[in-house]
Order: sequence, then structure tokens, then C-alpha cells
Amino acid sequence: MSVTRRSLLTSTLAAGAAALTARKAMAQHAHGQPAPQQPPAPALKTPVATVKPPRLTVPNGSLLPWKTVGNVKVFHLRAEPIKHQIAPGLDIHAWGYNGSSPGPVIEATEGDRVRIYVTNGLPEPTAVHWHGLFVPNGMDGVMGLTQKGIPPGKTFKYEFVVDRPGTFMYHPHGDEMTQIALGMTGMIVVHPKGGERVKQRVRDFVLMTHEMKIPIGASRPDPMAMSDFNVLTFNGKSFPATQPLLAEVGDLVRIRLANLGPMDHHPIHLHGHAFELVATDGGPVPQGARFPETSTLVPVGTTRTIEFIAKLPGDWPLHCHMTHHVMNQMGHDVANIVGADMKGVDAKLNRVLPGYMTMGAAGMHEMATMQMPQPKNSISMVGGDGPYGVIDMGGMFTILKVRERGAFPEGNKLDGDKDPGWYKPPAGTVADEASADDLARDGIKL
Ligand SMILES: [Cu+2]
Repeated sequence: MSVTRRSLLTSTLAAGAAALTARKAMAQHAHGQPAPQQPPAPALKTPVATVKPPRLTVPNGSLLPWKTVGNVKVFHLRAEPIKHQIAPGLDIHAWGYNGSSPGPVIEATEGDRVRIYVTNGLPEPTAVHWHGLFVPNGMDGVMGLTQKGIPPGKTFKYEFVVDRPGTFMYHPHGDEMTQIALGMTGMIVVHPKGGERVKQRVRDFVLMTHEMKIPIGASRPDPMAMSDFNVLTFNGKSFPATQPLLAEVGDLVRIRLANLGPMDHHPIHLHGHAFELVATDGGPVPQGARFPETSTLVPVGTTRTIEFIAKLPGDWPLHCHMTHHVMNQMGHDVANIVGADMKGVDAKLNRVLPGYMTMGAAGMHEMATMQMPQPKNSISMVGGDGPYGVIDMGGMFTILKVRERGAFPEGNKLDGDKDPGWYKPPAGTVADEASADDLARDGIKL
């Protein structure tokens, strides 16, 4: 380690917990980029351990297996048609990698030489682009420009050195409109060489956003869609099928967000915490450019890595803030009757459909609460069961479950079987009907 890097780390870490997010930037400045100007370093007071890269957690997903041959890390991606479940009730025919959409996460360490075989099981040619990684031009994976397409049934070989730590993506760069629309996306995480210098335990989550248009009852996403996407996902799943993110109070939580959807950017919002954007797929955000946020926009074709310390126990939503992106299929094409008087219509319809009652005139919540018969292969507009009734959310919505220390010694398991259930708040800390005494005390007239 150079004197510069050590002094940078020392000064940064002594500045307190808020400055911990600097370490990635520091690690990266030590590898090729000029370091920023820093004040003289005070003595290091807080002991900080260098830890191995934290284990990645891929909710609803997996890591791509690899093996070492000589000094090369060898991976094998299979581009192929797959069957995929968005949520119970909606099974689709998608295209993906190694049986899943998004494909498994490729995990490597800065400086690794990787060799990635890509077998094309699709009915048309493809190529794989390593989005954000700087590779030799001929390894960039742009069909027609930097290589010929991988014909159906053939296996191509990519080989390069992963040049720097960060969060990147892989995706087809040939007939992107079809192949990405049908689900061909994936993420790449490169850990800094030598581990990380942190004092907290790190919870390191990987979340890919995506959107599809799947007509009600259909099982094939429509690659022609340019708008009206009705299936919004984190790691290929719509709420309530999204696996929660688990953390303990005091953990450093890192969430690596990415977007390879066709058309829409997603303002991802977290409840209960402020975070900092610490890196994009371009590199680390310099310490002096970071500021607290509770939402961050994840535009198409980017990654956004956020970090924060888990503070308050609870069940905290993490979701896209576009209201139509937290809905499922059934809510997008209904007529607007909010506020309408439907009694006359209901009376007429009852002559031919006894018992019929129009829903939606008082808002959409009742549609989420009714157990309506569903068209075949579709998921209801919104709704998962929560501890206080139906949660009026679907789509790009998941839950960060923060619990006290010791709750999750193992962290999230990749198979997602450690959901602790709903948060049980202390008595008297849940919003509920105001009492007559409350109203009288505070002079609230109804
Ligand atoms: Cu969105």
C-alpha cells in the first residue's frame, strides 16, 4: 500500500462512520486514477479490519459458478429460452442465461483474468457485452461491430482482465430489442483487490430492475412494446414474490441497483434511512460529491450503488416511486370510474349478471382486497398480505427487514428461506384510530 493511500484511509476513517463509504473510492484511486487532495492525516483511532469481500446476496437469484484453470477464472454462460415465474400465477416463456432471468451474477476480483464461454441456445445469433468493464475492443461483444454474432448452437470465448472494482452488467448486443425485452440481462460485481477496510459487517445486495409488457393471459413478453409495461421486477420477480433484504442494526448495507429495462428509468426509494450514492458503473463517486438521499434514479443502462448504516428495526419498503411501477398486470387497462356513481350501471347489469357490483368507484384498494377470479396466467393489480391487511403494492417493490443485532448471524441465504416474518413493533408505536381523549386534548373537531 502506498503512503498516499494509507494516509487517505487514516484520515477518512478517523472522520467517523459517515466517511466509511470513501473506502471504495480510495481503493480505486490507488489503481490508476489520481488521488484527490486531502487534509493532513490525523492518527488512526478506530481500529479497522481488512475483510475479505463480503458475500453477495442475490435476492431471488444466484451466482454464476466458476472454476480456476491455471490463473484464469473460467465461467460458462448459456443464452437460452427459459420458463420463468414472475410471481405465483404468472409463468412466462422468456429468454435468459443459465435458466434464469436475470442471469446469474458474475463475481470477480479486481485484476482477475476471466475467460467466459458463451453458448448460444437461442434461435438467432447473439453476443454478450460487458457493460462498464473496459476490455479489449474485440472482447466488447457488439455483434457486427467488434465481432461476428454467435450463431445458434455455437460457443464463443471471451477473455479479459477485470480492470477495476465496481458494479457492472452483461447483456446481448445483437437484436437487443428482442433479447433484452425477453429477459436477457445480468450483473457483474468486481470486488476490490485486497478486500475492504470496514468496521461494520457488510450486507451486499445485488438487484437488477426490469420491465416487460405481458398481455393478460399471455406467457410471452412483447418485444415490440415501447410503453405500458405491466410487469415490473427486481431480479425477475414482482411483489409479493420479491425476497426481502435482511440486515441487522449497525450493518453497513450496500445495494447494487441496475437497470436494463427497455424504456423506463426507476427512482428507487428507501424508507427509514438516508443513503449515499457511492458508485455508478463509471466508477466511485468522490467523497466530496456524495450527499444524503432517500431516492436515487436508476436510468436505463446504468448501475447505482448505494450505502447506508441500518438504523431502525422495522419492515422498510424499497421500491420504485413511479406509481405504475408498483402495480401488477391487472391495473393498467381499466376504465377510470373513480368518483363516478355506478348505481344505475350496476342495476342494469344486474339484470343480466345477478349480484354484479362495479369496483373502482372509491379507488382501487377494494380491488386489491377482493379475492376476484383471475384470468388465466395473470397476477392481480396489487396486493400481498401484510400484518395489517393487504399491501397495495406490486411490481418493483421489496422490503428491507432490519432487526436487532444477532437476528441474522448467517445473513440472507441465497435460497431465501430465512425471512423472519413481519416486524413486531413496540406497543404504542403503530398509527391507529385516535381516541376521544386524544381529540379532546388537542382540540381536534370532527
Ligand atoms: Cu420504475
